[in-house]
Amino acid sequence: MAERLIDLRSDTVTKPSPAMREAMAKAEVGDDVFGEDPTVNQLQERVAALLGKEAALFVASGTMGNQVCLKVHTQPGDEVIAEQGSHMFNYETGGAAFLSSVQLHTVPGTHGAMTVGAIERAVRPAIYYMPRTRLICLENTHNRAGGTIYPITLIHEISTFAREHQIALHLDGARLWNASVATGIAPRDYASLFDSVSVCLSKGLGAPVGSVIVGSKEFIEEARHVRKILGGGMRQAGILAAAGLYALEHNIGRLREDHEKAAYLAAELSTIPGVEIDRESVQTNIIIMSVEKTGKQPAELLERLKKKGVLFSHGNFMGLRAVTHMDVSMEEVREAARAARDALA
Ligand code: TLP
Repeated sequence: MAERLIDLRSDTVTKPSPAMREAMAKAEVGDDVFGEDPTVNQLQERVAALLGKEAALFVASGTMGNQVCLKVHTQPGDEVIAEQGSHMFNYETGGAAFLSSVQLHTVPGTHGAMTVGAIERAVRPAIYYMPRTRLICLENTHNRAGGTIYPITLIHEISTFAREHQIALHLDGARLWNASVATGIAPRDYASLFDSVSVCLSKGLGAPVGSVIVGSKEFIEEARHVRKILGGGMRQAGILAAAGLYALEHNIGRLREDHEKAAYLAAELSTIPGVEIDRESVQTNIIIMSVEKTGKQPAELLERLKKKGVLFSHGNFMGLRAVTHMDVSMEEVREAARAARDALA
């Protein structure tokens, strides 16, 4: 067994750096349920400005961000259009049904992106015995499709369509920062096309906890109410918000390095017999690989990788996933590629 595991399971595994911890220790705090935590307020103002929206709300996680937005946008019995491989549909523990009593109408996309035509076909006609299509959710970058970027032209079309049909549009922007760094399109230019956006601080940006949702002032007021219902009203949360502010200040631009590491690793992995990677899908920091042709089960391959000192995670069906991040250096990525060749071949 290798001494130190090179952990590529997710970009969520990063640990706060000494400088980030120092910022957390020094944070001014207050009771955020009374709206009196200055650092939380500062983080919310900062993210609202970055995303060009009226208001923002600090929440515990990306899941909470999406679910709070879903609840505010919908009424029980409504229908929500989401891509088939989306995080909301696959990895949020049925939260849409559990918390909002809505049904998800899934639409398959290409590299995680639904076309406006496909969405249009999923919208219900206004007949009394049909559910009401109230919300469309997009995911950028798209996790399960391999960290793929939603083409901005498509988002423009969907946004125009949604507005014309008075359907709200939400963005799961857990990794919007990665899309922005890769394309050069500012986060606010993406956000302007949506009614609500959820962004994460605890993925590639390296903060230990937290996401932020943005929208109109009225939307965020309602979201604050829903967050409290879910038990998400935190007190001296400024300690966490300080990590988020530090992450926004220092860790966005460097995501480019994670993308370079992923491109290198994908190129190496795709030369291993039996490992198949859609190289077009490797656009940011996530690599999804099919290992079906190795003739081995993903669980067995994960064990073999671990013995060589490398951690990957389950990807989509019969696949594995590797995610690059700030706590794994280029040298370690090279090492991981060598170990994967031994373990997977
Ligand atoms: N994704 C996690 C796992 O849940 C799969 C990961 O390791 O990638 N939206 C997207 C697009 C996400 O990828 C995730 C987390 C979330 C939302 C939820 O964020 P958290 O984990 O903070 O609730």
